Amino acid sequence: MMFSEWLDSLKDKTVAIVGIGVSNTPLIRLLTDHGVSVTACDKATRDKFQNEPLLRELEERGVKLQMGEHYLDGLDHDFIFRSPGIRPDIPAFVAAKERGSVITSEMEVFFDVCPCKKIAVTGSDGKTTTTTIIAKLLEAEGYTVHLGGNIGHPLLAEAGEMKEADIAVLELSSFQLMTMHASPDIAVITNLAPNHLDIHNGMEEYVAAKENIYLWQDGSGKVVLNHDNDITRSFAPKVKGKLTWFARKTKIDSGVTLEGDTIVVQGDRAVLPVSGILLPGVHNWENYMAAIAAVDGLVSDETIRAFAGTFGGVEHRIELIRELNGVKYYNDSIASSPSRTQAGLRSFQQKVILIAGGYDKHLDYTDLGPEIVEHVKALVLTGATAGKIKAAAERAEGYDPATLPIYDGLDFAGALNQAHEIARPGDVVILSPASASFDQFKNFMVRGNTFKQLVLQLDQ
Ligand code: UMA
Repeated sequence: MMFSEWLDSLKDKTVAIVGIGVSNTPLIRLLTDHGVSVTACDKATRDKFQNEPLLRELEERGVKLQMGEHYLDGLDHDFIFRSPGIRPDIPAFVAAKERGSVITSEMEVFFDVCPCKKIAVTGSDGKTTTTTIIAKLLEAEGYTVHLGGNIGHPLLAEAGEMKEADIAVLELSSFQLMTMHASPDIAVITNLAPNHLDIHNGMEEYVAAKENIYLWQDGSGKVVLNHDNDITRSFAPKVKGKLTWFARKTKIDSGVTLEGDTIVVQGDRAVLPVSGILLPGVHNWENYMAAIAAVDGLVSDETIRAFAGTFGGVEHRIELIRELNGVKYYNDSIASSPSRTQAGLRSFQQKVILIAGGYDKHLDYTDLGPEIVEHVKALVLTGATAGKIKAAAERAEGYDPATLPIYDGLDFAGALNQAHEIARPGDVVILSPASASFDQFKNFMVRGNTFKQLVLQLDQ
């Protein structure tokens, strides 16, 4: 369907938008600009919402606001747009569907109306960096690229300006993928490990959601999968289109592999020496391998080499904030799961002072313990998961309180002050929480920005 046809089809329809957040706000503006009748619902009360100017703007646009405890009451609209963080099977949606409403989402409609090629990336770790690398490589090659999705930029409201020759590059979360009935032209899964088990019913549901990124492809699609990861490797028999592997550890004959210190395509095309990658850590080699597999045939090897040598990374992902008295402070606030913190810790050649802890998503911290013992010289803990992380470190083989002091019971600022106090010239201090942020912050970006401000305020 064309974008304009979709908008026209809503003219006489009623629409409810559930969740007034990053994903849905541009959609509300788009629909009201086109005279569609919109009810916007949010569980936050007006006081708690913390963006009164936006609410006033929406009211001026004629939007009916339904907020607070009863925000889901009376949903019987023709179309109901679900925000990604809300489960699609909550009773209010199930009942509305039975009454004839169509439950959809910003991303589902974007897939229906986007006029150009779509490349989408999902996975447990590395999504945003891989998505960003793909988008920037394509831009460097001269394509007009639209970068969006879970990365923080919804694209539906912009689909009207997209041209057929453009490329949309999307990061997709399991929450977005859960209800998708379409797949992109090129699908990339970086890796899969337990995550978001507070929202998903279990690992099975989480994996099934992720698989929607390729299951709806036909023979013309392309899928990039990680051969080193047991879960993604098991998807191979279900792929209908062209499968391209990437593998840093396992040996395979085709796809994108690591031969010695060089990333190689199809066994013999040396594309990128890892020494030419500015980003630290072997996980970033993997991100490049996935991106190279995705853009193979679209971007030249020269462009890839030139880009990799200059790209310094994405905000909140092992982002260097400052060096003070010979101590480097890094913000890795994106690390909201243990596997992500493990990858962060492995990026450094030396032992680091780790600040961790946050909201409890019911993840298992056992595997993080040995990594902490191996890579951390002092552990500073804050937030609800502090006790679990401490227990995992203390249970790990080789744990010695004399070489790994643990500080806990601290608030967020107190944790940084503690790290600052014990750091000596040459040390690395990194916030890599292994936990979500929701106990203290709206999201990982607010947490990372707060950390950066605190670090910039440190004096000597
Ligand atoms: N809300 C309800 N009922 C609920 C839950 C939320 O009414 O049950 C309301 C909230 O009060 C809020 C609004 O919904 O006002 C939207 O909140 P939100 O933060 O859940 O969603 P958005 O602001 O629209 O942001 C979403 C993604 N958030 C989630 O999936 C939780 C953003 O990913 C994404 O960048 C954005 O859409 C654009 O697509 C964030 C994220 O943490 C960064 N993603 C997870 C991750 O990457 O691990 C999946």
